[in-house]
Amino acid sequence: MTTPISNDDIVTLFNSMAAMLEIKGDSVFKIRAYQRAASTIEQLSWNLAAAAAAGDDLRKIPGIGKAISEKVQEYVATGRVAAYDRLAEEVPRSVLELLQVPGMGPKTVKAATEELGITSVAELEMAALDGRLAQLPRMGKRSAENILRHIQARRMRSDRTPLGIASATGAAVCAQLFDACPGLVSLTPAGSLRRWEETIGDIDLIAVSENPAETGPALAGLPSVREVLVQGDSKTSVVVEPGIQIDLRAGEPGAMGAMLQYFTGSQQHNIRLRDYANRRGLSLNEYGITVIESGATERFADEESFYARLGLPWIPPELRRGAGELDAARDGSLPTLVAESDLRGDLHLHSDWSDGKFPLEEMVAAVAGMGYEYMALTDHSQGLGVANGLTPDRLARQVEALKGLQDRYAMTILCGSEVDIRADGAMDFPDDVLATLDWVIASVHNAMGQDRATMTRRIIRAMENPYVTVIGHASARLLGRRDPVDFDIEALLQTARATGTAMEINAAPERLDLKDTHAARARELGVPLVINTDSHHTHGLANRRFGAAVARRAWCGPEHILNAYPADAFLSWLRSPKSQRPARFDAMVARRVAASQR
Ligand code: DGT
Ligand code: CA
Ligand code: CA
Ligand code: ZN
Repeated sequence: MTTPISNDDIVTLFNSMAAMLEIKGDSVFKIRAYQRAASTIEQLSWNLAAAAAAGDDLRKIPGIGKAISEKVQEYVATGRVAAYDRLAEEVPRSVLELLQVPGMGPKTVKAATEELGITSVAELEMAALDGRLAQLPRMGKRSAENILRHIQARRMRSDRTPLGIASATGAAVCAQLFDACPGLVSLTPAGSLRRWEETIGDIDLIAVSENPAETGPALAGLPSVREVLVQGDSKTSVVVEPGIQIDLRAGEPGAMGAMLQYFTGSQQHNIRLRDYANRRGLSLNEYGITVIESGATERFADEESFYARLGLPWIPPELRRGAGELDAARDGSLPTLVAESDLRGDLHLHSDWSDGKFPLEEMVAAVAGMGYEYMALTDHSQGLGVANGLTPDRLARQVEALKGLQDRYAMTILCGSEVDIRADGAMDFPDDVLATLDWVIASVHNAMGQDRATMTRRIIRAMENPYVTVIGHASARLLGRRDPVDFDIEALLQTARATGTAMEINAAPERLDLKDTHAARARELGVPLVINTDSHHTHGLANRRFGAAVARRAWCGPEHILNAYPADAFLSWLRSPKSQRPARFDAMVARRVAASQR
C-alpha cells in the first residue's frame, strides 16, 4: 500500500511544471494550462487521485483537458510523471530554488539565467552584490536590493558564508574603511578568510593605522553596518549588510607579526605551535613571544621573523590546519605551493554559444589578455537544454569558428566541450563527435540524487571513455546551496589514475570542486589536476585565485597542476594516447621536481 496522492501533491506538481516551462520560455498556453489545472484542483473538495483510480473521466472538470487528465492518470498509476522528470532534468533544482527568493518570478529567473548565467541563489547574491542584477530589464536598483536583503535574511538562519561571498564582502568593507580613515596604513585579513577556508564564520581584519583610535568608530559608522556588536579599545565587531560579522583589531606596526599569526589561526595550528614553543621555554600570545624564564617579551614586525624565532620557516596560511604542517616546517619539507601566477592556461570556458554571456571572440581575447599560453573553449553539450547546449552540428561550426580565430593568437586555442555524463554514464555526444575535439570535460549536471554505487559507476564509465580528458566539478556541489553528489572518491581517483583521466579543481567560488581533501588524495595518487575557472563571463577568469587556494590547501605544487606546465609539456601530455598519460605525467612531475631542486 503506497501513500495516497493528495490534491496538494498534484497542485505542487503542476505548479512546478508551469514554473519550469516558464523558465524555459515554453508556450504560454501550455503554462496557463498547468496553472489553471493547479488552481482548479486546489479548490476541489474531493480527492482527485481516488476519482482517477476509480475510472472517472477527469475531463468533465472545468479547467482539466486531455493532456492534464492523462498526466493525473499517469501519476496515479505509476507514481511519476515522465514530462515532469524530463523538465526536472533540464531545469536544475538550484535554478528552481531561485523562485523561492521573494521578488524572483519565473520571468526574472529566466532573465537571470539567460543574461547573467545565474543558476543558484549563491550566484544570484553575487550578482546583486556586484551590481549586475540591477541591470536586468525591469529590475532596477531597488528591487535588486530587496532581493539581496531576502537572501541575506535567509542566510542568517545558517551561520557560515561561502568563501566567494565573504571575500567580496571583505574587499568592499576594506575599500570603504580606507575611504573613511585617512590614517589607515594597512588592512590585512586574518582568520579563516586568510586561510581560504571554503566557508567563513566571520571576517577578521587587522588594521595598522597612524591614528588607531579612529578605525573602530569608522567601521561602526559605515553605511553597510547593520548592527554593532562590540566597540572596545582592542576590538570592534559589527554585522555588515550581507549578514556577515566583521571583527576588526588594531595592530601596531612593530608587533604585527604576532598579531597576524595569532588571529590567522587556525585554532588547531595555534595550539600545536604553542606546545612546540612551550617545550622550548617560550610562550606565545598576540603581542609577541615571551621567554618563560626571564619574562621578557619580544615583538615581531612580520610573521617571517615570528616563525624564525621558533626556528621555523614561514608557513603559508592555507597549510595552517594543525595537520602535519609543523612537522614539515621543522623537517624543512614544506612544499613549494602552486601560485595563481603559475597558471598558463584555462581549460573550462563558456561562450554565448551555450550559457556564457560573451561572444567567442571576446572570450578568447580576454583569455589571451591573461597572458596564457593555451586555453580550451568548452561550451555545454546538447543534453543541457537550459544552458542552450550545442548539437553536433553547432559544435562543428564552433570548431571552425575557433580555428578561424587561432591565426590571430600565439596562444594555443583548443576546441573542447563540457559534455554531460548522462544518468547511465554514457556521454552526451557519440564517440565520433568527441573524436573531433582536443579537450573533453565530462560533467554531471542532472540525476544528482543517485545512490553512491550508481553515481560512482556512472562517473567511472565516463573516465573509461577514451576521449574524456578530465572530469569537471566532480561533486556538483554549490556551497551553501546544493549538497555534493554521493560517490566513492577513492574509487574515482584510483580510476582516474588508471585511465589517465585528469580531475578538475573548479575555481568558481560557489563550487570549489574538487574540494581540498579530495584534491590532496588526487595528488598523492598521481592524478593530474587542472585548475579551471568555468567562466561564463570575462570577469570570471579572475576566479582562478580561488582554485589556486584549493590546490594550495591540498599541498599541491606547480608540478601537480597540468595547466601550470609550459605549452609544450602540456600539449605532449594531451597528444599522447590516454593509456600512456599516467606514465607521461609521472615523467613530467619528476622532471619538474628535479629542475626545481637544481
Ligand atoms: P571562522 O571565523 O569560524 O571561519 O574561523 P576562524 O579561524 O576565523 O576563527 P575566529 O574568527 O573565531 O578566530 C580567528 C583566529 O583567532 C582563530 O583561527 C584563532 C585565533 N583565536 C581567536 N580566539 C582564540 C582563542 O580564544 N584561543 C586561541 N587559541 N585562538 C584564538
Ligand atoms: Ca573568523
Ligand atoms: Ca573572529
Ligand atoms: Zn561548465
